[in-house]
Amino acid sequence: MKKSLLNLMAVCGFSLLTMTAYADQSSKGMDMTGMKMDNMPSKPASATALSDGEVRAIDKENKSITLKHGRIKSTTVEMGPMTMPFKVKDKGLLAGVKVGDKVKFNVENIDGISTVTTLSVQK
Ligand SMILES: [Cu+2]
Repeated sequence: MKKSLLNLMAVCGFSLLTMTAYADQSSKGMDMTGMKMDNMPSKPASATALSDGEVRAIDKENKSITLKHGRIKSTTVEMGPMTMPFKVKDKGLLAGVKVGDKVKFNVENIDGISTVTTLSVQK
C-alpha cells in the first residue's frame, strides 16, 4: 500500500521539480523584485490561496488522504487538477472529514512530499 502511494507521488513529483527549477531561476536571474513593485496588482498574488478538492479516500493510520483536486498553487507546490494521495501534516486534520466531502485545503512541500497543512470541509 505504501508503494502505490509513492508511485502516485512520483507522478506529481514532476510538477514539484519543475517548480523548484523555476524558483531557482528567478532567484538567480535578473532582479524581478523591482519590476514587480512598479506593477503591483491591486490584489496581491495570493500564493497561499486554498485549493478545492473532493475527498476520495482517507487513511488515518498512514496519515494520508486521497483528493480529487483542482489547480494547486501554494507557496511551495504547484500542480494541475488530478486525483492523488497526500500526506497530512497532522492526523487531527482527518478528524471531521469523510469520503465525498468537498474540502478547501493547503498543500506544502515538506521534505519533498506534498503535504496537506490545512483542511476544512465545505458545507
Ligand atoms: Cu496532484
